[in-house]
Amino acid sequence: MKKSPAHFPGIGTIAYEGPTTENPLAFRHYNPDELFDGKPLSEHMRFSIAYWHAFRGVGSDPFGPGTIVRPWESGKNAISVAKTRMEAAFEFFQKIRAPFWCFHDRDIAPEGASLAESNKNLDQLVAHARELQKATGVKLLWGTANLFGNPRYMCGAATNPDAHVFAYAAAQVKKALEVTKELGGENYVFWGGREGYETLLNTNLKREQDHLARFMHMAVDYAKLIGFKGQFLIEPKPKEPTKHQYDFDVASGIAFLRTYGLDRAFKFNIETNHATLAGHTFSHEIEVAAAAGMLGSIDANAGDTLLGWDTDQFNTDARELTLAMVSILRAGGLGSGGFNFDAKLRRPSVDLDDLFHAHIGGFDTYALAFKVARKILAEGKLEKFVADRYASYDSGFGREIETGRTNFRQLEKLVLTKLGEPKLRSGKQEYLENLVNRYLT
Ligand code: XLS
Ligand code: NI
Ligand code: NI
Repeated sequence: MKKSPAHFPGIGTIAYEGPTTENPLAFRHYNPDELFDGKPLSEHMRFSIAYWHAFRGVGSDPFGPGTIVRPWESGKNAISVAKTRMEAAFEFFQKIRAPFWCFHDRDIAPEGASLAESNKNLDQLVAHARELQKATGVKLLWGTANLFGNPRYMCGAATNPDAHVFAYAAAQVKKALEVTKELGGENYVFWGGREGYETLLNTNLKREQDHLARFMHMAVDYAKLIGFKGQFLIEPKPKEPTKHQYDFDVASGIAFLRTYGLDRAFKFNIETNHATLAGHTFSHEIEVAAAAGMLGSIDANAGDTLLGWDTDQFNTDARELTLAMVSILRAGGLGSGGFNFDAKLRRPSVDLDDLFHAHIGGFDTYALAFKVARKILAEGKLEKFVADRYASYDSGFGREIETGRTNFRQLEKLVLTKLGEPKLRSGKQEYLENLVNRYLT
């Protein structure tokens, strides 16, 4: 491969310089080589860059066009621009020290006039990605298909009322699975795109959900057929772009998967901003997935408490992430998942180095959260408090309740003859909030 010029001139590989550094282009908390339990931090975190935001996002919004102009975007031939863009991306992955990346099929290669042409374009860019992955050691965390951008998907893909659109989406996902496998992708993500509805006046909800399940089954079957061993993930989101998305949150996702016999084939990719849009905390979604043994991966970003849409900001809230990391570590980590920075620059952040500042902040806050969460768990004060709170279920009639060895009659007798009125026991919320703050300061 020919050596490309530096697309980020003047910016080298980001170094770890520790919490006291004054250098804004250095890590203060993320030291990828630092060992924890004998494993480097980079392997604990498995940070990933989202191609669509970092390399396709231009800062456009409904009120105006893009503001972010990258030098590598000029050129008439869409394929060669896509190749140069990808070279810039891999230079960035290396300089920011991200071991993984993620993409949608249409992020990396232009859509053609027909499916055949789109597939041909994709093949060329996948070949290029393969070489770049080999040359840099950067790996694919997950692949996915864009089933929401093209007008054909305006009423959904798998949930489209037109079977023709379903068929097209099936063909697109078939190809996306093949290329994800070819690039060694460790997971494959289904974010609901436009799988939802705008109005029930024109919608057969039951049929649409049945169709979505058929689609997922076909994907699982095809993965088996081609020997794709990656983990399937559903990424819930309650709304946007449609008013009501079917994969609303983790709990409704679990119900969907169990209803249609898909629960063994899927886990969840939880996005912070989607959790808050659903009226939950990030930690809540993690705990719901973990409780079902279905915690898969994280789309790392943040919303804005004052705005009701997916602002996809970089997360620098150490408190929120520390509590999330406590839940993730307690659940045993993310396995083949990772932390994918599904986050974009604000519209006025037009400089090349803004992309570095954004990811440095995201990596650092997560690394800090990881370390503080480990300390919280190691000291065990929080864990002990919660364990003690449920201790009455560890023995006696509490144990019998948990193991299904008692019933209403026996419990009534116990209360009437022995237990009487329960004593009020404080939940100690304020004490616990202060305890958590002590770790953060
Ligand atoms: C959009 C989603 C999307 C998925 C991938 O809100 O977060 O970016 O992560 O399709
Ligand atoms: Ni996402
Ligand atoms: Ni999102």
